[in-house]
Amino acid sequence: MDIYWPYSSYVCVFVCPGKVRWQDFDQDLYVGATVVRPGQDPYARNKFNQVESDKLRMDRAVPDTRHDHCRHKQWKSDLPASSVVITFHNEARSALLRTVVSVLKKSPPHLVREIILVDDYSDNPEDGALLGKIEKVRVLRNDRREGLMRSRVRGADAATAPVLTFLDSHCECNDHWLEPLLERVAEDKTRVVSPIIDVINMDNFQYVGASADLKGGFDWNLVFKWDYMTLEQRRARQGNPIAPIKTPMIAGGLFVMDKEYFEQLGKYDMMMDVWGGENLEISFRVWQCGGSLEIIPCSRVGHVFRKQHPYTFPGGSGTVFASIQSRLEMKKRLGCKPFKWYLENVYPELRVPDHQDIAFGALQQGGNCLDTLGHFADGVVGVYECHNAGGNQEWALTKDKSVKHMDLCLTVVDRTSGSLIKLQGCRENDSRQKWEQIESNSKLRHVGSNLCLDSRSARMGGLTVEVCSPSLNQQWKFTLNLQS
Ligand SMILES: [Mn+2]
Repeated sequence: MDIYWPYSSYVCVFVCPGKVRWQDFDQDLYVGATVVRPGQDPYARNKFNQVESDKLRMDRAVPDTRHDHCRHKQWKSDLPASSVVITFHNEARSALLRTVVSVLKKSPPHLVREIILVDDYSDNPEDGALLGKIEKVRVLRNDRREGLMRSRVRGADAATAPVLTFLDSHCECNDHWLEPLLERVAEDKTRVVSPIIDVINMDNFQYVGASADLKGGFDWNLVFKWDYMTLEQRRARQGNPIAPIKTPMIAGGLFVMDKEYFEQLGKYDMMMDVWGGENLEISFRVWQCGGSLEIIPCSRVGHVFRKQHPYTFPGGSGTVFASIQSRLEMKKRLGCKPFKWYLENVYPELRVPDHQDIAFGALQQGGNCLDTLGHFADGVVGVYECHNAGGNQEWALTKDKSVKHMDLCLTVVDRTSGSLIKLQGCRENDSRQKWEQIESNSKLRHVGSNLCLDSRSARMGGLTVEVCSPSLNQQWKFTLNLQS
């Protein structure tokens, strides 16, 4: 079922017949119909605090989080217009409405041709349909659950503007968010750009902001993560802190792309279900097939970050795999470069597990990770809060049983319980450096002494080996285990 106004809003001089300005939309009536009743859990439906979200006005003020330099910049006015595509499934009405209103309020009107809401079969069709009364808003509803990728492609196919802007359904656009993005795409259609994504706190809905020296990356579980820029990159930016940031990966939900380029590059894989992985896939594809990805620091958009998915994966999250034959053929047709090229040229700082590795990544104990603490040869090791950014927390367990950080190995200098572990240069066949995983890969045992890696003295000197026991101080888990 499609519900949308048949004319492009472009042809209406003030507001199209049957439509209202966003200022005249009855927020209380719309949001009031789905409030959290007393005694109900405010997190139950959305996995964020809906009560706090519902309290806010649809056009609430948010802090201007941009760098000072952005405030004096003049943006071109003859930029191409954009269609904003927002897909949603059972989104909180207040959050969805705020997303729509912030787009209309914070963008120069001539740059937003339309907002296309794709309702991915939400329980209540009115969540979307009622918003179709607002100027420029068109609503498409799927008649079954299609997932993020097919919903986005449906929205993109319906778009009439030359540039596509994809947003999540729980965002708030900040001042002049759109112009810097459109400017980069207008200059070069093979650029895919995203804003700096500010945090909106999921408990109290405060608009918090974000660190400006991050870029997007991933780990070998193929999960997106934020990386700090390398020292070199940060140095290069000192003269121009608002220069675009080349990024190996986009976070997913929020980006701007030329519509023709989106089509030419194969949109999204229509066999991808529900959610997840699409941001990695489109990022690899853009880079490998001749385009580039950038974060544009003067563009800021707030997003509610959650810890859990609020919705279900029909058939289970383990079943979202399909044949990629047609995508491989497309890759050939477009003359895309191999993944190896991407790793070497776009993301050289990502350490690639090699065929010698049995386990790889951070070595985690609860929220803490094994850390070199910046020490080198003959230094001790400790634990530090996990930061998921590699560096001093990157370890590998190799087939020859060493636990390695670069060319330094965990070494048991003295084979008695309670002795400190040292970092030493890796040596082949040195029994003091041989370790194995035991008890379903939950512990690390030193082969020569049968003692286990232990953190009980981490704060008083460093990690030690101790008699193996069920203690939590001896539980260690690699991010990626290739040994099952
Ligand atoms: Mn989101």
